[in-house]
Amino acid sequence: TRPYTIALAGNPNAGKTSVFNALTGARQHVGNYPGVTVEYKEGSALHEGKKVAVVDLPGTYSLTAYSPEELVSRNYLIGQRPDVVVDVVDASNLERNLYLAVQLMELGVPLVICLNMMDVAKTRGLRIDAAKLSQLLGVPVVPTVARQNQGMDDLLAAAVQVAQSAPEWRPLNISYGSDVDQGVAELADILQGAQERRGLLSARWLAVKCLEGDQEVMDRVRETPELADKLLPVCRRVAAHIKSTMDDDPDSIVADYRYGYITGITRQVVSSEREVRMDLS
Ligand code: BGO
Repeated sequence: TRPYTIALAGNPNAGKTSVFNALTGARQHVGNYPGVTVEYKEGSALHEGKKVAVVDLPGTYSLTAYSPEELVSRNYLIGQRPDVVVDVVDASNLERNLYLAVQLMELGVPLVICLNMMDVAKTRGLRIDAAKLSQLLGVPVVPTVARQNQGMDDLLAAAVQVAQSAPEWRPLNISYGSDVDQGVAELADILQGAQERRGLLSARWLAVKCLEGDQEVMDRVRETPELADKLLPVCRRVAAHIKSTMDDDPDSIVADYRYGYITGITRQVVSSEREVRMDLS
C-alpha cells in the first residue's frame, strides 16, 4: 500500500520549515512543480515504523489565483488530493493565520491545525484554548513549539489518524450575507448542471470563486462555451448588483465575512493574561 501523504500549508514565518524539518529530519529532497518555477520540498516522516510522505507547500496567506505560490498550493491540493493537510498556524497571531485555515476548510480538505509558536504566545501573555478552538472549527488542533521539537509526535499522530479515516472532502459553508449568498446559490445551480466538468470541487466553492473573479476558475469555465454562455452573464449581473447595493466588490465582502467568522471564534478561544492583570490592579 502506498504511504499516506501529508501536505504542509501555512503563512510565511508560521514555522512550516521548522515543522517540516522536525518531522522529516534528513529524509528530504527538493523538487519542482511541473511547469512552474516554484520549488517545493518533499520528505518522509516515520510513524510507528511506517513511512509517511510529507510535502512542504509554498508559504501563503490565501488560496487565490493572484500569486504563483497560492496557485501552486491550491492546484497541488486539488490535483494531488493529499490524504491530510497540516496547516501550520502562528498561535501568537491567530486571527490573521486562521484566514488561510478557513479557506482550506472552505475548499474542504481533510485538515489538522498545528498551533505553533505556543511559546511566543505565552510570552506575550496570550492564553489559547486549543480544545475549544478544535471544537469550534471541527478540526483537530495540536499545540506545538516546532523550534524545540515540542508536540511533533502528537502532530504526526493526529495527521495519520485523519489520513487513516480516509475522509471525504467536506467544504465548510459560511454565510457572506444575504445578497452574496443569493448570488452564490444562483451561480451554484448553474454549475451543478456541469457536474462532470468540475471534478470533485463543490459547485458552491466554484460559484464563490467566480464571484471573486478568480482568473484560473474563470479560464476553466470558458473552456466549456455552453457553460460560460449561461454562467458569465449571471456572474456579471450578480457582481454588479452586489457592488451597487453594498458599495464594495464581492471579493472584499467575502473576505470581510471570513474575518467575521474568525473573530467570532478567536473571541471565545484567546484571552490575554495582561488584560486580566490590569483589570485587577
Ligand atoms: C528564525 N517557537 C519559536 N519561538 N520560534 C519558532 C517556532 C516556535 O514554535 N517555530 C519556528 N520558529 P520557519 P516558515 C530565526 O529563523 O520554520 C522560528 O516561513 C532566525 N533566523 O526558528 O522558517 C524559526 O517556513 C534568527 O526563526 O517558518 C524561524 O513558515 C533569530 O520562527 C522562524 C530568530 O520559522 C520562522 C529566529 C536567522
